[in-house]
Amino acid sequence: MYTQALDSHGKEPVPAPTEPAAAHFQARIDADEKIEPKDWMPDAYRHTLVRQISQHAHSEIVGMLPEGNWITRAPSLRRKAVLIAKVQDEGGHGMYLYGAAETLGVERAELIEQLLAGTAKYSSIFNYPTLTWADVGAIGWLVDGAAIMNQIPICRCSYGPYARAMVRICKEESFHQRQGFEIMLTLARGSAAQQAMAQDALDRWWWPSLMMFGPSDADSKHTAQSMRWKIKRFSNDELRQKFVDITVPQAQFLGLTIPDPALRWNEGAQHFETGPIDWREFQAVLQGNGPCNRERLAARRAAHEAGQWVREAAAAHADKARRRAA
Ligand code: FAQ
Repeated sequence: MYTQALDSHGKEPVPAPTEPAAAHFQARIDADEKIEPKDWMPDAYRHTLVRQISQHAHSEIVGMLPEGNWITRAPSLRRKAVLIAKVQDEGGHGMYLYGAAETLGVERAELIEQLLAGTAKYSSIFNYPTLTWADVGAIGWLVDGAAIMNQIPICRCSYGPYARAMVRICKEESFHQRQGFEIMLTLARGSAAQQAMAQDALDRWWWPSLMMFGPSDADSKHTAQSMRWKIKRFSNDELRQKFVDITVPQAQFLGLTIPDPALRWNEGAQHFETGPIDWREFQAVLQGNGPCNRERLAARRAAHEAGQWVREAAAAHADKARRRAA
C-alpha cells in the first residue's frame, strides 16, 4: 500500500538539499503539514524515522512471543480465540510498520537481518517472562495500555505513512487493552488464589511497563529533535506520567496494590508521584541481559529459518505469475 506512494510526486516542488530546503522543510512541519515519501527531507529526519519505525516494528513482532506462550494453555475456548486474534493483530502491526519504514528507502529484509543479528533494538518490555495466565491480562492492561498512551500522539506524527499506520494500530491496541483489563477484573473478582495471581502479575509488570516509555527526559538523547520534527509530540516523562495517572485508579478499582511504597497523590500537581525507576535494570535489558533476551532472539531466528521455504515458494510463485503475464 505504501510503496505506491513512491510512484506519485509529493504536492510540494522538491527543493535541492540546501539550507533553504531545510528551512522550508521545518516550515512545513511547523505548519502541521504531512511529509510524504517523495518529499525532500533531511537525512537525519529519514534516519530517525527508520530507527524509530523499525524498532517499533521489531517490538510488535517480538511482542507476539510472550503472549503466544499462553495460546495453548488459555483457560477457555473463548480466551484462546481472543488471544490468537490479539497475537495475530500484533503481527499485522509489525507488517504495517515495516511497510512504513520501506517508504523511506530501506528493505524489510535488511531490517529483519538487523533484528536477527541482535544489532537492532526492540522494546525492553518483551524481554520478561509470562509465568502465569494473569501475565496475559497484565500485558493487555499495562503493556497495551502504555503502548496506546505512546502511540495515540504518533497518529499526528509529521511523517504521513507512519501517522496513518498508527490510526488502525491504535484502534486495535485499544481493544487489546480492554481484553487485558477484563482478564484482570475476572481474576480480581475470583478466588483468593486468582487474586494472588493477578497481584503477582502486577508486581512483576508494573516497573517494566513504566520503563517502556524510555529513559527519563534528562537522559533521552533523541526527544528534543524528534519533538521539533513532530515525530514525537510528548516527551517520555510526560507520557509516563499520563500512564501512571490513568492506571493507578484502575488498579484501585481492581483492588490490587501498585508495587511502589513511595506512590502518592500530589494534590497541588494533580498527579500521582512514583518512587524512583531502577534505570540499571532498564540498561541491562537494553544491553541484552534481561531475563529473556536470548530466548526471544533464538525464537525469532528459528521462526525465520523455518519460514525460508515459504519465502522461496512465494518468490517462485510471483516469478511464475510474472512470466505467464509476459
Ligand atoms: N526499549 O532518546 P530516547 C507494543 C532506546 S509496541 C528499548 O528516548 P526515542 C505493542 C531508544 O530506542 C512497543 N529501547 O529514544 C504490543 C534509543 O536507542 P537508539 C514499542 C528503548 O526514540 C503490545 C535510546 O533508548 N513502541 O508494545 C526503550 O526518542 C503488547 C534512547 O532513548 C514503540 O516503539 C525501550 N523501552 O524514544 C505488542 C513506539 N526506550 O535508537 C505486543 C514508538 C528507549 O539511540 C504485545 N517509539 N529506548 O539506539 C517511540 O515512541 C520512541 O522510540 C520511544 C523512545 C519512546 C520508545
